[in-house]
Amino acid sequence: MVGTQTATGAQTEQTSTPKEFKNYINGKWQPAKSGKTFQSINPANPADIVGIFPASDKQDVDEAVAAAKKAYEDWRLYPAPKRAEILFRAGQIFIERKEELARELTREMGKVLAEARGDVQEVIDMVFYAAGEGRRLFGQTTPSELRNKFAMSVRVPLGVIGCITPWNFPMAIPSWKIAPALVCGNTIVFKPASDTPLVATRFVEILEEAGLPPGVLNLVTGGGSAVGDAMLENPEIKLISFTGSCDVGRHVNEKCAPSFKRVSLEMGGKNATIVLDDANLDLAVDGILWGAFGTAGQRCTATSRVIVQKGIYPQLREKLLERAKSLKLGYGLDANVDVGPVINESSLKKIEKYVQIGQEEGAKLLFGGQRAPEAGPGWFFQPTIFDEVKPNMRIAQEEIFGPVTALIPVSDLKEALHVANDIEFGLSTAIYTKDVNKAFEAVRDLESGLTYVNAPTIGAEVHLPFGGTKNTGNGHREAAEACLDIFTEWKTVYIDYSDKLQRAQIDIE
Ligand code: UN1
Repeated sequence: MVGTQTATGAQTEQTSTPKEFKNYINGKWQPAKSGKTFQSINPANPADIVGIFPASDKQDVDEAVAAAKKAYEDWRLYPAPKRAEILFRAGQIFIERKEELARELTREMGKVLAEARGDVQEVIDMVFYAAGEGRRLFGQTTPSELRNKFAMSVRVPLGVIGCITPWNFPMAIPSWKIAPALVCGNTIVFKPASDTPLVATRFVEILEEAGLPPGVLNLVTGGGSAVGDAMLENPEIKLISFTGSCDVGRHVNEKCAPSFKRVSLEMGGKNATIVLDDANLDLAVDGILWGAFGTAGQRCTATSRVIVQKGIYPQLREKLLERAKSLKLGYGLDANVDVGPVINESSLKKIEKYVQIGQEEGAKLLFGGQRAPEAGPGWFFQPTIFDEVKPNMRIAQEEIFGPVTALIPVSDLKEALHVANDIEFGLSTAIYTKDVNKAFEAVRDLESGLTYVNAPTIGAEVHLPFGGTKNTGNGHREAAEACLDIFTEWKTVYIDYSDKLQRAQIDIE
């Protein structure tokens, strides 16, 4: 190990020769068939190479799918409580390794250490939650309309599932998909984001260590067109569970449509926080800062619009500005850093482009708007606030996925709700008010999958459904019991013990 100094003085974990990692197919760690590789790098310090990973293609995907298909024959018959035991063991290992996993997660993805610990904690929560389903997976029993006939419904697995996951929650989001899919009896081909293959590899290593049989979970790293498309095209994959951008989600949906492959999509957001005149101002400012600039704004639930009633607008703007100025940017492993880097150069360029668009549209740049090289050699961008934003401006309509938020003045709750809903996305919303009537009205009328009252737009818990309305998704919900509807199909079973033909709807007595 040799140390390198970041501009903030932090010691990074640069290895002189970065370690080479492998795909995990049929219980074996192996390179890409082509022998090609790619690097994963630390977004806070691009000179720090986190690891070298297989740049896989169709051959690797097809091998992984074949292994998953073979493993499914037995895994589906393995009792669900036994499948769950493996997850319980994995959960225990995640607890023991939480700190080292969080540190690697910060190094590879950039979010500050406290948030990286939260990412791993979400895995622990999800793995235990899903493992609990091993002794539930409830169906229904219900009376038949005929005599001596028994009726019930049971959940059955789908088969081989493809999981395509993003880099912003590089461990939590894979766990939302993989843990429940496994407990339901499916086998998996897992393609993680190319920016975060190390965290994904650690996730798979732990499941292997917990005792998952060969072929049940297969890891194939590489790019979207080489690996992702091969998964979309493979007829043996019965469901693609995808989290990422709307553009890629649309591609996934279109590619899967001709073969009726099931698709579960979790995509963009443009999440609004409404602040009414009677709100607790300090609480609202705390929530906006956390929602807008936590994870450098790179959450699908990030607070990218702040819709503020006119009476409180000037005070809110002042407080927010003051607090934004005090945020410390830097390497996420350094103490007291509030905001880490964004994920890569192209993300930084996209954010810069939107800042320019905002200014051209006539929004006032209240704070930020620039790269922050003083924070380190990586992809740092200042927390950015636009003032006096009109609801139809592009910076108030399109997902930026960076530390940028837009303040939008409104007259009353009615206008606030209209502005909040006049958008193509519907993931998360929040309202700050002390008026219970207004809070309930907002809960009823906000068109989003998640609504928070007096809390920020981020902070979902794994035992409640997660997902969005409109273009955020295609009607599915992850986490909670709701996710079982993604990873299983219903089988309805009628057992007639009358020993004679009974005709439903006809033999009525
Ligand atoms: C995401 O925004 O991409 O509620 C996922 C939250 C987290 C999950 C967010 N528990 O912000």
